[in-house]
Amino acid sequence: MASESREVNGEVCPCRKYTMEFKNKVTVVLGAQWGDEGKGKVVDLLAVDSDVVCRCQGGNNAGHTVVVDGKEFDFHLLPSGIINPKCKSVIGNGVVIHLPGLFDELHKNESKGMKDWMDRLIISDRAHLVFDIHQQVDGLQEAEKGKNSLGTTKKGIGPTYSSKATRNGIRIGDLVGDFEQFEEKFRTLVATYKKTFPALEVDVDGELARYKEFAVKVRPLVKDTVSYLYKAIREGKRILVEGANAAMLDIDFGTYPYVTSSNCSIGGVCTGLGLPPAVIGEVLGVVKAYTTRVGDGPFPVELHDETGRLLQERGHEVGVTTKRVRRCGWLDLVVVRYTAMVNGYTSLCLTKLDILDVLKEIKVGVAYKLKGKKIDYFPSSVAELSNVEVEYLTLPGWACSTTEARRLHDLPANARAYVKAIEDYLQIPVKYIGVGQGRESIISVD
Ligand code: 2SA
Ligand code: GDP
Ligand code: MG
Repeated sequence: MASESREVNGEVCPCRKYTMEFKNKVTVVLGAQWGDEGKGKVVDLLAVDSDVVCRCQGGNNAGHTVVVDGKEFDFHLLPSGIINPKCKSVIGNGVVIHLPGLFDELHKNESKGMKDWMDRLIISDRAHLVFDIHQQVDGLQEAEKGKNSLGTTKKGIGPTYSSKATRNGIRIGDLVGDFEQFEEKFRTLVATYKKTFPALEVDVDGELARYKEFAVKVRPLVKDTVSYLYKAIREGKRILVEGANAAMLDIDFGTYPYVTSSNCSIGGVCTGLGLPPAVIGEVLGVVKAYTTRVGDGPFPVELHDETGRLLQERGHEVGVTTKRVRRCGWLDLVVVRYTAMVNGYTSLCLTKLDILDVLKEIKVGVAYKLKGKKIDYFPSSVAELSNVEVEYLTLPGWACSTTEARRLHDLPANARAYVKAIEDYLQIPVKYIGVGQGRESIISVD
């Protein structure tokens, strides 16, 4: 019955043919914890074998660091593959774009040596615009919440996705289309916000004049990225998708309400780029060898002691976007097992193993208990998650440097045992191991 319904005039229908023929063509890199796992570095590495690198969700709340020949690049809205001159970079419909931020980022990276980006960057006409007013509202909403604030980046992410959901949002396509209609939409957006926040100060005419200039600058980069990607896949191009933020910050599966406002897990790849699920092949989960979180919200394995400070200092755990100090804790495999259920990782990249080099003992969270009883589900409520007791496995440290290791066997036995313990618990192979910041500091496990 199923195969019959897929036939048109006795032939397999073109859409079915497309997903059958181009099955598994897209590789996805996703954060498996609360973000900042080192996705940028992994994407930079994989971009060498890719033709197109895409962002599918989030905005310039994200901060991805890439270090090439000792030079540090940080990306917020741009896909981290943009420094690869052979790759096209796509910002998909699911991304929210603050144009002043985007052009600042382009010019900052251009001054560091990133060349010819205008020939490589493609922006979806369906992506929503983040205006300064959204950023102001983000700040006001956080202030209103007082001690219950979420610790957002104040980049206007929540308010922009709210505008999108309430169908008041303005898209890139509106900006590069009829400017009179864009103006009308913008005035309506401001008027609506002013009703809720009378104290907002917006120079509407000034903003409109600024956006008239942005329209000219951005127009050559704008495309229907759905057709672009469909064609690219049919031509056999290799597509890489870079997730921003991470599964525990996902609006549905994360620690709601202490989350961002997009789907940072696998579903966001389909909705944020217009890709059918069947074209997705490898899903690489990026796991930091310990855990960090920036912003508020429950964090069961958090360390408030010397070890926590050591991880923070050795790992330089400071927000790339806001410069906030990141909270640190042991690796929480309960979290990674949960995000693996949602994302279906086919393999893992374990990053920042080198940060653990000085520890005598290393703990790994392996189970949660509530009122003394082990639980077999991941709590959805903040109240429950804040009360879990974590059961740890204690492993011996290796107490020597791993930064020069380039093959699995260069690692000390205890470091290999740490990697093995992770694989055994999750039943997912570790394909890459990060042992330093630079592009070269990675072990590819054969
Ligand atoms: P938002 O601004 O509405 O997305 O904030 C909601 C929550 O999501 C968290 N969030 C992040 N967590 C980790 N890294 C992020 N990117 C930057 C980085 C963060 C920074 O790479 O370091 O610089 O502070 C990121 N973006 C959003 C945020 O902390 C809130 O908990
Ligand atoms: P992302 O948001 O997941 O792309 O990660 P960030 O760039 O926000 O944070 C990760 C930080 O760790 C960056 O400063 C990276 O340069 C750095 N990093 C990535 N992998 C490694 C690694 O294996 N070892 C060390 N020491 N640093 C790493
Ligand atoms: Mg980051």
